[in-house]
Amino acid sequence: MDAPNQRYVSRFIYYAALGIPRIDIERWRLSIVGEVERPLEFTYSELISMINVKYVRDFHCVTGWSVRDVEWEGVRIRDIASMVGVRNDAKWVIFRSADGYESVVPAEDALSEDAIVALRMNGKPLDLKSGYPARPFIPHLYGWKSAKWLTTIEFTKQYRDGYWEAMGYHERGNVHLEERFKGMEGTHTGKTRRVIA
Ligand SMILES: Nc1nc2c(c(=O)[nH]1)N[C@H]1C(S)=C(S)[C@@H](COP(=O)(O)O)O[C@H]1N2
Ligand SMILES: [Mo]
Repeated sequence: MDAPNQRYVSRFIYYAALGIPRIDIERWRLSIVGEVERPLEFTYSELISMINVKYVRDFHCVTGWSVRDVEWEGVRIRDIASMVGVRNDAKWVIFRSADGYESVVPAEDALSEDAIVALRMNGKPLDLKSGYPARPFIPHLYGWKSAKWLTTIEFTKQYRDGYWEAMGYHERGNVHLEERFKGMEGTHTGKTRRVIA
């Protein structure tokens, strides 16, 4: 199913709002913190050995471009969550990156079947401009939630804005409901409507 009001383009348009960080893969870790019983850190090779998902899904940027049929490989966030023992009161997940970028998603979306820490794209490790070594990917959410150069996954009780959310972008960002901006609730009409309080 095509996403509403998106235009398919042939390749990714690369964004790095805070610049492309330097990554020393020997020192890089993915840390899982917050409302968890056992905070854990993973090395790159540990994560590579944990890859348990490979699928083809489209990618959608909220500015209106989409890329069809991208092959993704990664580790289900759900499986990482069960290793650390996420507490029931964790309602939000904050993704933080080496460049200082952050995004926020509801825990429910981060723990959904297709939500992964992506490590490989189209048969190769992510390249640096695509977020090497890791980025979360949740196919039904807009691309800004996919924080490139991911270093930390934080489970929290309390919502807090990430980089784009602070500028008015939506708390969840569901592509099919066209949740582009805060207060814009999915209407399924094809024309989204900003709800005025
Ligand atoms: N660290 C970081 N992650 C980021 C961004 C960014 O600027 N910095 N841009 C986001 C946005 S808005 C989109 S659409 C996708 C774009 O992914 P790409 O650069 O691989 O095309 O990355 C997301 N993740
Ligand atoms: Mo985007």
